[in-house]
Amino acid sequence: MKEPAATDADARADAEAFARAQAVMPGGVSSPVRAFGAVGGTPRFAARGEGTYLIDLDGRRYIDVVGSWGPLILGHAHPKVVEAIVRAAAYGTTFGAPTAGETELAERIVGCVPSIEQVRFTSSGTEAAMSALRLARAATGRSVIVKFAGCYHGHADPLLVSAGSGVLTHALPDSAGVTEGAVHDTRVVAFNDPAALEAALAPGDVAAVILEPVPANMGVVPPTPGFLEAVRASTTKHGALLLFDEVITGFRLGLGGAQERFGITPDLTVLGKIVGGGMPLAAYGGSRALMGFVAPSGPMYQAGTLAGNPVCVAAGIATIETLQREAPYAALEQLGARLQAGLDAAAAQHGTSITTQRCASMPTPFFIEAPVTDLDAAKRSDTTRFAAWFHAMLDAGVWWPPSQFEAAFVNAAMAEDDVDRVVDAAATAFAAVADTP
Ligand code: KE4
Repeated sequence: MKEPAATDADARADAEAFARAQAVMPGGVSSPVRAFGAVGGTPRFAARGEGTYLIDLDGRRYIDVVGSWGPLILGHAHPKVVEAIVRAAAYGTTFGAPTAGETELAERIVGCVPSIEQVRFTSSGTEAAMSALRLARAATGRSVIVKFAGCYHGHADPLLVSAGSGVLTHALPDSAGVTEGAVHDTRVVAFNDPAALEAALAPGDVAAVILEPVPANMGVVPPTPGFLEAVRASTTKHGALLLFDEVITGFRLGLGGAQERFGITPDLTVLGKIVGGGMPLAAYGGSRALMGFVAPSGPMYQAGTLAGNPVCVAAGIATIETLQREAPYAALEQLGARLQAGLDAAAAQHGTSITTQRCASMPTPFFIEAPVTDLDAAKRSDTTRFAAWFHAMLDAGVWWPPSQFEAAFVNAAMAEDDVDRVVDAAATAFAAVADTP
């Protein structure tokens, strides 16, 4: 079944909706990447999701490989998740009091994630990452944090930085409104560069190193063999805590996330997206000793009106329970590999150079020939050709992430023929952009 080709001219409902939204919201969106700034054109407005499909305001159906940027490993509106949300909401949407559901979700997380003995819930990954860094500073008495260029950990000031110059690569603010003071204690090094990390840690003043163990926010850039082991060894050697930001990889690469897949135990872990089943819930966790610093047990303050919200918790429990029961990871791995091979073959067939990099069910086709091992390499991709390809994919009925520097996501509602239809659309799109200058 071929989806109807949709062109911008047909996107009247989207255009009208976007104009109306821009009148009352900056950029017409609640989060920048949704505005299609990286690819141009009028953003499509989502009206409904069904399994692996997204339906826009004009009723056009797309195979969705954005998956809300990661949470929807089960696909849209999974019956178990919707039923859990409805049931929880009928009992009340928030109490500002402890609930048994939070304990159950925490117990499931503790049971799945090797490094976590205790966990604290927040309402977003940004909050969880920000709080985990504050915890690292509280626990070590040190101020400096180290991050990797191209890794994204939400929009807390100390993390909205770009690499500076000089030996210790002091960070530079990467957003208006982020002050020099806010980033003074942040150092930035290149991903997959153990020597650069060692140099940043050498002064012995680092509280924590934070990283996406498999970066997906510069596109998918897997760690080179031995890199995560080197990061673990260097942080241990220099008394810095190792913080895995598994907002994307948590429950995505397996129930134990990247730390289980790669056999590396971080000191702290940040979770989000899947753990909330598509509702606003995230978490950070670690050993009982470290989490004992978190108020009210200890002196490090963090709070939230809707933290551990019962409706979000119900969605998270339903999602994790379904993942535990259905164990879709082997199938997701196979579908991810099928998509990666299909994209590379389609591109080669139509004379476009791409390198599709992947970890499990999250691929990124970089529009460049060489392997991409860090942000500088990723930035050499042909983003103009990617943008043209993105729109050709939309017209062919596939909603791909609207940025070269994001991961796509295969979900458990997809079957092989869905992946094959994505590959067919990709072939059409590669043919359409073959002559893009
Ligand atoms: P949130 O605050 O958006 O819940 O989480 C921030 C965050 C933290 N860590 C990682 C590894 C993340 O990927 C994210 C958020 N990811 C982005 C894009 N990949 C979400 C999309 C958006 O910003 O609209």
